[in-house]
Amino acid sequence: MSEHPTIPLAFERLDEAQMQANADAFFASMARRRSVREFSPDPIPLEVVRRCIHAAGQAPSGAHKQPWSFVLVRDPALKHEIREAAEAEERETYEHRMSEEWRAALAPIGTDADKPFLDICPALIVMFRCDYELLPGGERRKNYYVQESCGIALGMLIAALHQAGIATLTHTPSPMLFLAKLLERPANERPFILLPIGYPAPGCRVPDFERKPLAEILTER
Ligand code: IYR
Repeated sequence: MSEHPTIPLAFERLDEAQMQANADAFFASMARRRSVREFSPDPIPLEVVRRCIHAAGQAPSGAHKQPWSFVLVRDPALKHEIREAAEAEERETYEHRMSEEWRAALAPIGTDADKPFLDICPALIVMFRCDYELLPGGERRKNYYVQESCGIALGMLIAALHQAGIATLTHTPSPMLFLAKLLERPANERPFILLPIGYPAPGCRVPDFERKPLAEILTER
């Protein structure tokens, strides 16, 4: 038995044509989503961004612990500090930490340790994972399935921003702990993802990738 008070579920059965139309429209939108590395410096409507972050916060999470927090960074000086620290880690990664196999996998994308988009894009969203909560007495209360919960919320965030007309890059300068320091986060928060956001630069080009056809990713039995 649930110990939470309950409310009736707000759920509407759609007719099948509507279901298909909604699924098709969502697919078409997601199929157009691309990771963007060339951003315009133009400002973006922040209220839209806040609403998208709020949408991400509606994700399911282990034991309803909602083990995430988000920092929206617009301050150019702070963004620049993040760029410098990210590039320092990335230089180390590209030069020493990557295996030959990893390097080869990245070669078609053409990424390197230079991250000018961190200065250029109008904002960054830094998402943190909370492996535990700090109770007022200093005690730790553990969270569960934090990786899964944060992955789901991040997917919802990327989809929400894309639907709202804002491009993203899922960026993981590794290790990312410098973000917790620069953004003065509490001890229970670890960086999960760094998301540069904005409008694509005019003339922005992306790799000519194909995505796996459904038959390749779905088994029905
Ligand atoms: N974090 C590095 C390297 C990198 C790794 C993967 I896997 C990518 O898909 C893309 C980049 C960087 O951002 O350059």
